[in-house]
Amino acid sequence: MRVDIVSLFPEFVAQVAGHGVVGRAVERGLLSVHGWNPRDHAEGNYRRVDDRPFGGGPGMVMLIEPLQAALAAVRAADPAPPHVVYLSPQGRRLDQAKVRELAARPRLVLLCGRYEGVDERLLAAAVDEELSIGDYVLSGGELPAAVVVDAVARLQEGALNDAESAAQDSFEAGPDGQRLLDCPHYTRPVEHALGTVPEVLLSGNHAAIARWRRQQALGRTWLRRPDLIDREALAPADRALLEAFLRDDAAGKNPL
Ligand code: 9D3
Repeated sequence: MRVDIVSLFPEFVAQVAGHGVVGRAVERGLLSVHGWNPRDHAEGNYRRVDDRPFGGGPGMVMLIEPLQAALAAVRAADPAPPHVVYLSPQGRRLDQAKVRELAARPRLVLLCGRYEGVDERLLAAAVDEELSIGDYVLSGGELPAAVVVDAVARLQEGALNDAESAAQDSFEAGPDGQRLLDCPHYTRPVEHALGTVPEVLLSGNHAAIARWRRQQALGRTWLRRPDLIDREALAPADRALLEAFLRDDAAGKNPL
């Protein structure tokens, strides 16, 4: 997969592509990430990329021309037609289903806005989809673009090592499509001033451990993210686990 990022801070892009899972995916040739600066496509001595908004008001708006020229260069760099995403607070909120959709595309362009945003005419002409990463205010689209790159890189075949893949699988939706939060994790020492590791995890009983983890995942999802779980739609076994969890919880037996 090829990702092109159009941003006034392309050094940031190199940072993202140089570390961790993304860096490894790039090294393995599963993903390439390229940065493009609209300023390199701006005209005149000042190489302006923004101007004041018609109608007045605070802030600046990114000019059509430098972005259009940058996007033309991006298209010319590879014959495959890209899917163009504009990261913006006005976009639909990114979720893992959207990440899977994006990760399956051969080519992605991530357009990052700065200032108050981009001239609407450029967006209408050049953008396929507008995405936000959540309801909070950032200073530009660069961090959101990094989020998209990280999330799609992880889904490229061969990007994760075996342990990471297994951990990912246990997170994937069950047969009923239900996604759960992760269970709690513990490591050494067994006894610590901050508490003791739950006994079942030391039992060596793999079925009991799997059941406990599933129950914890169901329980904390229900308590912390009720929006993620449809209690009525749970498989009977899961429903029984959750109900037992909630009885224990009411009895004060859970550390959550
Ligand atoms: C304070 C400026 N706001 C005026 C009412 C509008 C505004 C413009 C530009 C708010 C944020 C931004 C910059 N943000 C992004 O480009 C952005 C973003 C975000 O801020 N939150 C979540 N997802 C995204 S994706 C791109």
